Amino acid sequence: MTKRNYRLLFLSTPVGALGSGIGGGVELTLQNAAKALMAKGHEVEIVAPEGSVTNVTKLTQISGNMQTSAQTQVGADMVVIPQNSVLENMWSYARESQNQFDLLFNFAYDWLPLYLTPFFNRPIAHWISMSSLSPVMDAMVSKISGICPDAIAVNTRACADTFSHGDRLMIMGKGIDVNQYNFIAKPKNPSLAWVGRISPEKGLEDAASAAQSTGLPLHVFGLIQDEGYWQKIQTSFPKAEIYYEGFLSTDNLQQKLGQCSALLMTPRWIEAFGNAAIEAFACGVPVISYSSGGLKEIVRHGKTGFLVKMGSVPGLVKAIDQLDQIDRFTCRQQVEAEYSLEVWGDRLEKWFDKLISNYSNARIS
Ligand code: HBI
Repeated sequence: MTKRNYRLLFLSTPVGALGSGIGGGVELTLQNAAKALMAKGHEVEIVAPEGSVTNVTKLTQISGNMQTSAQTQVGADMVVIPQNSVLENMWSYARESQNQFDLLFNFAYDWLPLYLTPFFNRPIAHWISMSSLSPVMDAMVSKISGICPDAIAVNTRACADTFSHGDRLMIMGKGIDVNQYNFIAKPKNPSLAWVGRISPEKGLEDAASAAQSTGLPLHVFGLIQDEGYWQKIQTSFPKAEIYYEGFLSTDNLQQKLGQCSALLMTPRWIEAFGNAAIEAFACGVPVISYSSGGLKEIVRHGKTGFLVKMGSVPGLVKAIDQLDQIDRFTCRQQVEAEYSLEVWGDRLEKWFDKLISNYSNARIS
């Protein structure tokens, strides 16, 4: 059957402009999904809040007030939506323009896009980029995964299992553009890296503590989302040699990350996936991570890094001492085999084929 090229509308996170770093990993996920599908001949338009930037494809910017971040709504049983909400305005644009597209792909971790799914006359695919955080979101994920089968995807089985009906969710993994990352066989000097939004749920203090214990410098990459938390870390670990590198572009991040001996991933929550892990592997950098969430499915203990008991800083220190056991090229090979854009693009395309054909069959019947 001749494969049709799809016209796809991607809707970004409403918590911040694309390129600001406020959206964390989902900004990279969205742009890599666009690259993966465009490489297969599909067309993508991205809708995102005003002030967004991307060099991947056509971008439509929408004004309005940013959405409250879901991390501040943990345990909530109601949804907070501001007046003149950018989320509302993005979905008004989606409703008005839906007939120009074959499928809409939502990257917001929000109640509204999920609820709107059955109201549209085009299939909507949802990328749920975090584990379950609130009953109100969990209930809507359950509801829509029941009404619209296969419409909702997560990165890993561990993330799916945090939702009440995790068995209904599609496990789609992740992909990065491996060509953007240079493999470094041997760094010039020993050092540690930490990548992520600097916010309490990410557990940066444990990486700082491990750096202080080992005397290795720690390079921190990511947006300082919680200034008070960042200051507290500096005062709590005065002997740790910490370098704040900022929220960098992929090219600048990979240049510095590749020179590190290991990436420490210290999530305090069920990490949905951890883009940084596969970015590190692509540079040849092993990952030392708490055995949490999606990272258990990505890090091969003793092969591409080490999995450490949740919250155990001594465990991190012990793993750092064993780093010479790891062959850095194995890390690169794992990404090329399992996390390339081609592999991920095939999986996304098959998912969309199914959603589009199910949708059109349902409409005819
Ligand atoms: N919160 N309400 C809301 N909506 C999002 O799309 C969202 C969020 N918090 C964090 C976030 N997205 C991203 O940083 C993660 O999905 C990676």
